[in-house]
This record gives sequence, C-alpha cells and structure tokens, in this order.
Amino acid sequence: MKPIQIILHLNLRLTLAAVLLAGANLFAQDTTNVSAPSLFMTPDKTPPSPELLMWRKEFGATHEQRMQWWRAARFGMFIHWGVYSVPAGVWHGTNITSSGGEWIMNRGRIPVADYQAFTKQFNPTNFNAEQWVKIAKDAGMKYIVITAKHHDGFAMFHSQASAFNIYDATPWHRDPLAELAAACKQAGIKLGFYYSQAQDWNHSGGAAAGSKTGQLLIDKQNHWDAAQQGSMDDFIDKVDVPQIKELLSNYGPVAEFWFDTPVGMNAERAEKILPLLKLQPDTVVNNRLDSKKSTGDFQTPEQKIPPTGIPGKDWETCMTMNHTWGFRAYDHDWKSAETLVTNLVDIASKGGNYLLNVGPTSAGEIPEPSVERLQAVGAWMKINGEAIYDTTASPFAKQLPWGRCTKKVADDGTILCLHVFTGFWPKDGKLLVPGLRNKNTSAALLAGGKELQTSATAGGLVVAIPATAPDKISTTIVLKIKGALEIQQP
Ligand code: FHN
Repeated sequence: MKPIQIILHLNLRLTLAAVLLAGANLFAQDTTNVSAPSLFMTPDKTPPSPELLMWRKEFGATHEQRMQWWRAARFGMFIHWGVYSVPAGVWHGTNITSSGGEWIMNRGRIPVADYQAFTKQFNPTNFNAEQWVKIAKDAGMKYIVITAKHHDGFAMFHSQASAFNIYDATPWHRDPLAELAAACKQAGIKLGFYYSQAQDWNHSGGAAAGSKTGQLLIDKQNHWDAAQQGSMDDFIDKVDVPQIKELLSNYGPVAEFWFDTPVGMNAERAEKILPLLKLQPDTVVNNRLDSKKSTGDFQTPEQKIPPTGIPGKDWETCMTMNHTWGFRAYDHDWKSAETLVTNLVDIASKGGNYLLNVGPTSAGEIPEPSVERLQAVGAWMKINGEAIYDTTASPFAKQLPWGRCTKKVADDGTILCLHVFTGFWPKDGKLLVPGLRNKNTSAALLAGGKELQTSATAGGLVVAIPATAPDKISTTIVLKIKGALEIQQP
C-alpha cells in the first residue's frame, strides 16, 4: 500500500470503529461487572477490535437469551466426518500420526489432486442419520455439532459454491447434513455446524497452518501445492461466504456455529462473515472466528478441562474419546466410560458444556468402541441426568475431596447435587460437605430416592451414606436447602 492509501484505509477503519462503538451494547458480552473506564478496552487494556465491536453491536444484546438452551443442555456430540475417513490415517503405507486423522492431507503433504481422488472411494452406504441421532440422544446428549467443512476444504453437504462436496464428488450423491437435520428435528435434538473458515487446503487462497520443518513447502503460507495458492480474500468471497449462507439457509434451525483455527483472519475477513450469522438469529457461536478469538458467545478449551472453569464466561470443552478427531483405523486407545462420565460431571460442576467427539468411518458408521462408551454414559445419564442438565457451577470455592457439586435453584432455596465418585466414597459412612452451615436441609439418593440423615458439625454438614457406593462410577446425592446458602469458604 502507498502511504496515502494506508492513511485512507486507517481512516475508514477508525470511522467504522467509531460508528459501531456509538451503537454498541458494550455490556452485552461481559457478565462480570464492568467499570466505566474499561468500557472502551478489552481485559488486556487494548481497544476493542472492529470485529469485536461489530459482534457486540449485532449479537451482544441477544447473548443471554440465545444461550439459555445451551446452558441447560450441558452435553453435546461433536462429529468429525469427512473424506479423510477414506485414508483413515494412512498415506502410501505410512501411518500419519502427527495431529488427528482429519489432518492427513496437511501432515502427509498430499497433493490436492491426490487428495481429491479419495472422493471416488467415499461411499458411506451404511450412514443412517436416525441411528446417529439416536446414539447421541441415548447418551443423554442434547445437541450435535458436525463438521460441514474441515480444513481439507471438503464440504459435507450439497454446496453450489464448490463441486468439492459430498453430493457432487462422491458416488454416494447424498447430503448427510440434510438427512441429519431431518433426523434431529424428529428426535428433538439440536443441530450445529463446524466450519473451517480460514484453513482450506483445497480451494486456492485458503490458509494452511502448522508447517513442520524439513517438509516440502512452496511458500511462507505453509502451502505444499501450487493449486493452494491464491488470494485469501477471494477465497472468503467465493467459498466461505456462499457456503456459510447455504448452511445457515438450507438446513432449518442451526443451533450452534463452530468456527476453527482463525489463521490469517484479519478484521476485514472476519467482518465479511459475521453479518451472515444474522441469518440464524438464535444460533450460538464459538470464539474462533477472528484471529484474537474475541468474538462469539462461548470459549472453547480443547482436550482439557479448565481447573476452575472460566468464571464469568460460557465455555464448552471439546474432547476426543481416543487420540483423533477424524477416523484413524489404528487408534484403539479409548477413554473409559468412567473417565467420560467423570469428565462430564467435572465440567458441569465448573459451569461448562462437554462436546464429546466421534469420528465415523468412510462406510458411515460411528466406531463401535465409541458407541459402547456412549451407551454406558447414557445409562448413567438416565439416572443422574437431572443433576447435570440445567445446573450451574459448584458454589464451593475449593474442590470437594470426594467428587463434585452442581447447583440448581429451587422455589424455596437451592438444590445441591453432590456427585460422589466411587473411588472416593467415604468408608466410614459419613460424607462431609465442608463449610456448609445450613441447618434446614434434607438429603436423598437420586437413584431410588432413599432419604439420608444429615447432621451439622463443626466442619460442615455430614450426610449419612450407605456403606458402599450404589453406582459403579458416580453416585448423586440430592441435598435440598431451604433459604439462602450459607457456606463458610476455606
Ligand atoms: O485443527 C482442528 C482439529 O482438527 C479439530 O477440528 C479441533 C476440534 O476442536 N480443532 C482444531 C484444532 O484446534
């Protein structure tokens, strides 16, 4: 840019920022108290970016209302499904183990034409949308988020914007997103879409991240094939914008929109996409659209549970069941059902959601080990779900020695759901709820409703519990408290 262009450009951006600032609902995204001088600043004291201002103006005011179902849901299914399920983690006889199976094109430096050839073998005739939705519903999940397009650029829906899509490029000629949308509607499950807006290794101009030293690259943008080179702005105009419009227009209600890896997403690019979200005024959006991860309704810790949650923010931990998001034929190291339940309880006790991933095969099947684990989680949720759904974070500042706590509001006080992990079940028959000073309480096992005696002690409330844990993984004790909570924090 020439100096005069830079000044004009800067002026335009400042004017835009000022216009947006004037109308912005500045309080909308922060749920913590905001003092006047910080209104113009983000928490790290830098002025808010134009895209953040646009987000606040367009979506800030409806954040609370849009997030209601999501906060009540607590548990969802992530589905990473794409043409990468054909190589299933193997390229030219070599297991590509760096990153998940969905990264095989990048990590294996597979040329665009070779990768596109996988579409000919992608014929998922065993796909059954109703079955997938049933697996999620039976597990106690309230929503599904599926990869509509991952970093490989392959659209898992019938897109008019690119022929590199499952309907046009495979022998299958079906649109699984349309089928899932119908099945979700039927089952009363919400559906959301993951969309890789920046990384796209197939369409020219798409970004690529994560160069590995020593591997063949042809430019500083981490491309390895000349077919990938081009203008990222054109790519956003010609691929992202029309495809996001399609996703938000053709599949009924879209409950959640999940952007990812904002490589190269400057303000202009993010601002081309943000207004499209208005096509679904009720959708909730994650925080990975813009390069600073500043826009969106919720934070997205990945493969980890924040030790103390993210106070004042909504958040959703996404996690794999083995070591890959997209199917990899040789990844058999699965988390146990006990770990999955414990994670769900832990997350709910910290006020977050759990988006648990499955990576279906190229035949259209959710791997059996995932199904088995989800069934076990579902059996637990059938009994204990009401201590997860519609709950908020534990009121105890310190982690409880025997498990976790979730909280619900009752007409005349509070319900504390005490989740006692089986490995920590007190052997002396006394469950101490540290620092709880309330006297007007009643306790019962959630499963079966057996009432339990409570007594006030110097250390807190003691609940008399059975000698052995009734549940194999985690037992819920429902503690009803009349009046305001009285907790003496350590
Ligand atoms: O690169 C992706 C990865 O393949 C996967 O989709 C996860 C899910 O959160 N997101 C990215 C890494 O942060």
